[in-house]
Amino acid sequence: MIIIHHLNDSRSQRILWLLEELGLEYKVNRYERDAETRLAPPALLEVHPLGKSPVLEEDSLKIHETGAIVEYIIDKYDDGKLAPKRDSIEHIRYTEWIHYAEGSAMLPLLLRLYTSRLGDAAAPLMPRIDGETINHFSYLSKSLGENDYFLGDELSAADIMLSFPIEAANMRGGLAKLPNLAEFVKRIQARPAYKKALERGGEYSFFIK
Ligand SMILES: N[C@@H](CCC(=O)N[C@@H](CS)C(=O)NCC(=O)O)C(=O)O
Repeated sequence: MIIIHHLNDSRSQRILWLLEELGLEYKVNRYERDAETRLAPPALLEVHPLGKSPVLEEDSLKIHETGAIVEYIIDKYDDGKLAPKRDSIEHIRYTEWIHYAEGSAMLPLLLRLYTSRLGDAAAPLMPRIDGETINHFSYLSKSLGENDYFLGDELSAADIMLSFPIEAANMRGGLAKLPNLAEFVKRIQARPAYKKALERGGEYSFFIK
């Protein structure tokens, strides 16, 4: 049985969504963020030394890092529904997106989050952070173009990986100038599997009610 160690309101929501898209059975062990610090509770440190979510557990195996968990699930359980064939050019594009989500797109968002606590002291950093935010999200918008999903007409696990940075950027109207990305958020959030995953995961403030 797959167990997902899931923190509310977090990146690990993607793993629940992926499992729902594949129709797999799984158990969710829920952890709640500290109301004041928003950090994970110490109980997650008993699951993995980083104390972060998601962590997938199956038999004696534990995996952390969302992209690695997605690759594990796809390799083991997907029969071609959510990933292109290996050794194809589409698979290379797919792999780029899988890594890009956490490796590149999240960085300007995290920098903004952390520097926002510095008040005026953050001012010298803001042009660079703004520039990188525009750089990455314009790239995402251009890449999606008129397509429904990043690889074309059909959902892939790359969309599931990209959902978190795009949903996070969409908060408080952040994607007003990139309407195709805002539409992407509506499109994924309307999927039945996405909604089922929300029921399993609990509070997720990136969902547009
Ligand atoms: N790149 C990692 C990031 C993991 C991560 O930072 N998870 C956040 C959830 S959004 C977390 O557990 N934060 C709680 C904390 O740092 O205390 C991944 O995608 O798995």
